[in-house]
Amino acid sequence: MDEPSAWTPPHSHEPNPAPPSDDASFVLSSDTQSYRLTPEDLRQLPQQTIADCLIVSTGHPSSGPFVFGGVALLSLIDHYVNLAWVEVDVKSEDGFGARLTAEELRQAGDRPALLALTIDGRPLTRAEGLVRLIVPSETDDALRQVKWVGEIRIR
Ligand SMILES: Nc1nc2c(c(=O)[nH]1)N[C@H]1C(S)=C(S)[C@@H](COP(=O)(O)O)O[C@H]1N2
Ligand SMILES: [Mo]
Repeated sequence: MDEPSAWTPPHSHEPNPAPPSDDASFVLSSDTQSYRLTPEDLRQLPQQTIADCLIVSTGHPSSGPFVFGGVALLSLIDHYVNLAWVEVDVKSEDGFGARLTAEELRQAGDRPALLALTIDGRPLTRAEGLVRLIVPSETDDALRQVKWVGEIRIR
């Protein structure tokens, strides 16, 4: 057994390295609407790129800076959802997810939360997280950088 002094507490969440499935489609839903969308559907909407994005975490190395490209989460919601809403849960089938509020998305300015399709100008692979939520304002634990988005639930 290790000496107590050699024991380091584990990181609060060890990132999952493997996608939960090969299927990169996801469901966008509210109380009254439900759509299954694909990366191709996202490519039909206005694209945006955000430079200098870091995936920062404690307990394992940070990576980046990356240029992520894709659709602003708020643009997607504005395109499909026709009721008033206050928050959105973005979840992966591996049990990981993040909650964002309408207010914070509307106040994000030119570095909004993005549903990323590309990284450094090339398509994001499924293993890298396609479709991946990137929240540029989160820079200390990567807990909002949700890989393999499977569900976007408007509340
Ligand atoms: N779906 C999903 N997304 C996730 C995680 C995860 O386990 N599952 N881990 C998070 C954590 S804790 C980190 S540090 C980063 C790691 O991102 P990377 O695998 O691109 O380095 O992904 C975040 N997004
Ligand atoms: Mo992490």
